[in-house]
Amino acid sequence: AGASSGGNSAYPSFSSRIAFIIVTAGSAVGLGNVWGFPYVAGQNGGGGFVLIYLLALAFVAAPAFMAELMLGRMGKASPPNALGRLQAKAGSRLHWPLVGWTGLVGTILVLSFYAVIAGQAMDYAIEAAKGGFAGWSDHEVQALDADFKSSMPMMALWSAIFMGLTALIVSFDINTGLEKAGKVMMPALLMILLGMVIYSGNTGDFGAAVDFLFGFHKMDVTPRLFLEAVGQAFFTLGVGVGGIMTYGSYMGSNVNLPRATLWIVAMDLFVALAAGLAIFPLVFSSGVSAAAGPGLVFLTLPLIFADIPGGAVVAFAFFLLLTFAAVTSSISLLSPTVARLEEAGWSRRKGAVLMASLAVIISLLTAYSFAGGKHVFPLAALGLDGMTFFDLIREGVSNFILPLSGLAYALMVGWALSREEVRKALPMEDGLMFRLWHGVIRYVAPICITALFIGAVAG
Ligand code: VAL
Repeated sequence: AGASSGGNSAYPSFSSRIAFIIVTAGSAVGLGNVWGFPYVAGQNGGGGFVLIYLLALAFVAAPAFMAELMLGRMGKASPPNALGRLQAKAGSRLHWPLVGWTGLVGTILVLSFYAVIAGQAMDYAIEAAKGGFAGWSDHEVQALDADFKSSMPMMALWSAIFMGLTALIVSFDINTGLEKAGKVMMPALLMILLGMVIYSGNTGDFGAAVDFLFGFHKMDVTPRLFLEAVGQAFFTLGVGVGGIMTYGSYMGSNVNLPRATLWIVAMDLFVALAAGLAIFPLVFSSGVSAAAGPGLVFLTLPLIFADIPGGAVVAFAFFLLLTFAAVTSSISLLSPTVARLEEAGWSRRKGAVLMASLAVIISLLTAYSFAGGKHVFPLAALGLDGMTFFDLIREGVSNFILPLSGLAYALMVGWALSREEVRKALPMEDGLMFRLWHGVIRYVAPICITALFIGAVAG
């Protein structure tokens, strides 16, 4: 199915331009937007962080996203093999597939905490279906979050259910599984989120939220703040682990790649800002701290549902859709390893089950972290004893693996492949827009990422 739009008729491809955009936007829009952006912005003091995040999105992560899509469409294989082909094409002696393999490791690490957070969303959907949240106080909401996070078996169970669902969708061929899932789930999510912004803005302290997110405050601008902002920009687009490269490989040659990039980045940004504007008015009108951390979305949004008539129904719809948003992303994270195993002769089903199981096993580390496991011997030995496994995995992937892969993509596309080759692969006219993007990929992105790492090491 859909083979007509691809150059290579044996290789699968999404059935239309719009299908490609929806599925790939589904990959970008995920927990990173609704769960991640508000809590990371909250922990980093708001305004200044958001500004750096926007700049990082525009000048580093989005151009790298476009590069990753392009590498996928040019390489038409799983990330290690696509990059291997392109290495040969560029006549480079560096080992490009290594970047692909690092990404594959990254996908499983991301899934390992993704599954636990998505599991909490599913647990809350059930709570809502049982009529929960109506008339709840701040304390009851906090207790529910604490209960979930204190039970390792519960987190492990949900993580297994979530990964099972992900594996199921990935087992189907891409037009049945990935495509159908995205087309149904994405539009519904956008609608309900918008409704929540309106509600939260009317009942909570909207002015304080806008001021927090977009106003100027005195704050410490540390290398760590930059690292977090850039990391969040990469994470929210999902650049750097090969999920986008794999989807790029399924992108027909009839899709306008730069325009698709703009649409996807715009949708992604819209959802993150909407989530922020739904959550922060409640932060400032309730007792929840903006710096509450990974629990922020679970501590604030139930307060909306506590008050409104029919709150349980809306709560159910919201947490269900948050689960959907997570699924449309997790399938993009499971796809690259499954594609690689397919190339090795495995069936999609077997590959999906194996990699999903691996993610579930590693997710126990995040469950352990949430349940209060802090002083872990191996971390203490590395001098990282303030960090939990969850912190280490999340920050290691977002703040190191993703930007490093982004740097690699920028060097491949900006320097190793010829300018003409790249221009024709997009394809773009040799005009201002192409020159701008090529300049950013060649100079701005590599310099920013290198400076970031130097700053992080020196600071
Ligand atoms: N981009 C997604 C997110 O923001 C995933 C794939 C990391 O949640």
